[in-house]
Amino acid sequence: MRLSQYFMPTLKETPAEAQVVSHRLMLRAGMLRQTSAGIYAWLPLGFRVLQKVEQIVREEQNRYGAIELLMPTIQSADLWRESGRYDAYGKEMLRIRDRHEREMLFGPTNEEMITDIVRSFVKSYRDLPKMLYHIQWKFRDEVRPRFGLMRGREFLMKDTYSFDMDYAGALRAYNKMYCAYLSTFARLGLKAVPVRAETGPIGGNLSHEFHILADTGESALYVDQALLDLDFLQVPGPEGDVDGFVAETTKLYAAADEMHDAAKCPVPAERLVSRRGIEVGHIFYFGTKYSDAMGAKIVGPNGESTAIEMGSYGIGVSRIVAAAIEASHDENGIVWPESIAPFKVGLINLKSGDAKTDPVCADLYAKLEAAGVEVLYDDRDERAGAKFADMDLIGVPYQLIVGPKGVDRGVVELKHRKTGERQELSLESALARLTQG
Ligand code: 5CA
Repeated sequence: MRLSQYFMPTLKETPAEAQVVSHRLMLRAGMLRQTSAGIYAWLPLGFRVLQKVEQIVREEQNRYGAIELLMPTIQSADLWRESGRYDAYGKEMLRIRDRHEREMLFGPTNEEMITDIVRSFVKSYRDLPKMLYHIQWKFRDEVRPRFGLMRGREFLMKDTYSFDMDYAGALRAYNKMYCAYLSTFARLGLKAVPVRAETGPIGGNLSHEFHILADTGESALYVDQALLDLDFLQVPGPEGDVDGFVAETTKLYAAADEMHDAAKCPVPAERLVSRRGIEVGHIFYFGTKYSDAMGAKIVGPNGESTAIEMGSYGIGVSRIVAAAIEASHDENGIVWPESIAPFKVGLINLKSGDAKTDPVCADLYAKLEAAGVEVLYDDRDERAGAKFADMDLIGVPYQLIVGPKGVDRGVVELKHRKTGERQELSLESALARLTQG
């Protein structure tokens, strides 16, 4: 992408309304635009990151056996009356009437709808197990939408629902999603901690939240240091010892504020660390809560009719974009993990319009693009300082800097955004470095 032709309205000033660093940096980097309280338009740069996060989440769901579908954002109130949640959900639910005065709502989650779909088609235990998910916008009319994407009113969620004939099956599904989540966050370049949680309005009796550690997190966590020391790149795959892994890691103490009782905490004080976390995922086992209420039954192996065992599993896809920034930034801007960076390389022409730098940049740009590397080429007629500042701000992992003096000597500079390390390289070795792996 040539920056002169792109749409990336960066801001020099720090927007006054933004209280947390991720919100400030996303506004300044031209990723986001607030359109109403807690509702945002994703500008092109932000949308690229959102799509990358979404794709990694999708790939890991698929790998662990969940099947993607897409349910609508608008739901019928009648469905929610069946589960009893239409009244229980309260003011967070955005209620709508259509032209025929039918009561509708903008979905805050989809347990009822997916239960309705499954009960219509699944009649026998032979049709199970199934895990179904979608990635869809949700609306929750939060009293105080704040911190940008962290607590928005409209937000993108990945929600999976599992259907099993018995408790053992449901637990296996839960454990698979637990592993899928840790694997997802590791691929996103984020360190996430699983924490025993309350189930709240979703219901049920087994639940974990997944938190990214950041000082600005809304939740206070109490965690055994041994859990933080684990390397979640070693999570078992769908065919691995998922149950054993969950049993081992959940032995290590980790609790959010509301679940923590200092008097009963089994971890010795010197190993108990208190950190703040951003909740980016939440999984629930709730058994037959919805299938009982909504009559989602199957015929079992002995001909008996039983309610389907269920769980639900959410990831805050849009919240992750903000959480990644909270966890990784410096005084100059965002420092993206490579897997979700909007571009891999920022190509900076220090003297756009120059007879020496223009052709070298055009050549590097063409070669990188041809090799499938995502490049943002700053070909604007701007001061070098402004180009450096913008590239640092948007947090692209590698900056490839081309100036007239370097071109005379046949070299360019490669800067690593995260470490600040700079290297002079020949054009060939710079290209080789950026196109490998
Ligand atoms: N039905 C269940 C799981 S599918 C559910 O809705 N769980 S949840 O309420 O915990 O939401 C799942 C995830 O969505 C949360 O972990 C969080 O990361 C994200 N989320 C929830 N509310 C918001 C919000 N207001 N803004 C941004 N993300 C949110």
